[in-house]
Amino acid sequence: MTLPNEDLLQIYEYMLLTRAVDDRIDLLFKQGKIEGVSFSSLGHEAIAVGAAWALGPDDVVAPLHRDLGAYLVRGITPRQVLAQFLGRRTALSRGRDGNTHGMGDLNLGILGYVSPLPDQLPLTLGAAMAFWVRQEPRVALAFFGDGSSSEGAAHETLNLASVLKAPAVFICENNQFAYSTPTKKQFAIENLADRAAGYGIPGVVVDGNDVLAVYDVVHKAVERARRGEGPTLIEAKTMRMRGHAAHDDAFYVPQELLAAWREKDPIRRFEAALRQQGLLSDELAEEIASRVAAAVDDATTFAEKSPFPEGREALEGVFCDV
Ligand SMILES: Cc1ncc(C[n+]2csc(CCOP(=O)(O)OP(=O)(O)O)c2C)c(N)n1
Ligand SMILES: [Mg+2]
Repeated sequence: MTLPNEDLLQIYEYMLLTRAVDDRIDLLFKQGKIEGVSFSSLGHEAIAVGAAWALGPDDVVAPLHRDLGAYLVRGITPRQVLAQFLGRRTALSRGRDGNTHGMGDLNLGILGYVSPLPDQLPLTLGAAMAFWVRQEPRVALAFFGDGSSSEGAAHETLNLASVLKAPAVFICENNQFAYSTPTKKQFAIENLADRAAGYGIPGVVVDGNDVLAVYDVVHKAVERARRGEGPTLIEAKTMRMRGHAAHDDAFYVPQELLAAWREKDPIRRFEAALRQQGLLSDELAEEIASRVAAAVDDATTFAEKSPFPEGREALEGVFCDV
């Protein structure tokens, strides 16, 4: 599937924006301005942006903690993201959380991420089956990690989705680690996608650092789901390029492994391809980079100037009032 040049440049800009917002989050954490934990999506830009690009406007997505790119592609603004991480009232969770938990917006087709992993998988299956019941040609896509793949809910959801021929796509982001646990201590198979055979659905392995390859396999899986042919399990292989969260220096990750993956950086690779095709000149690269930098600066100012919620607001919008 060939994308128009305009799309390629927009994908590039979203990947850069994802990284710039992510770097700013890391900086704000180190400045002591972010409470609790902050997860980084460094290295996951191709998966999140490429997959989100393959969705139609009425489809829904359930991103996880490393899928900042998917939130941005679907229309969440850098202002909303930084307000969220700084716990401000202008954020989507109205200051109730300091990271991507609760950063959903159903108007944009984004299911908010729930903390127990991988419970967004059954929720995504629920959304897909709602589309099926209403005979709407819509698809639900969920992300989950290699660690999350070991939980019972992942297996149960994939099996049930297969039996129901749900209009759903499941992307497992195999980034080699679940916190400090390397994949070889989690499972004894080479490819998590091979598990698809046990559910009776297609399983596809994709290079998670190649944005167009990700787009391509997700696009095919989305269209298959939309035709009523059922779900696909995609395993996108990548590397978590920072610690589990900003407080974790990942001393347990071998430096050579990180260095090898740094060579496969998804943004640098895509940029090189765009330059080779003559789509990206130095001037255009500069223009895009300054637009991205301005958006992140503007978002930081907006978030830092936004008020914190009042204590009593913690009681609003919950199931039980006191
Ligand atoms: C059921 C459950 N156990 C533990 C956690 C805490 N936790 C949050 S992220 C994470 C690591 C998950 O690893 P993986 O699924 O591979 O995703 P990654 O962080 O590598 O992207 C853990 C243990 C949780 N959120 N839910
Ligand atoms: Mg992982």
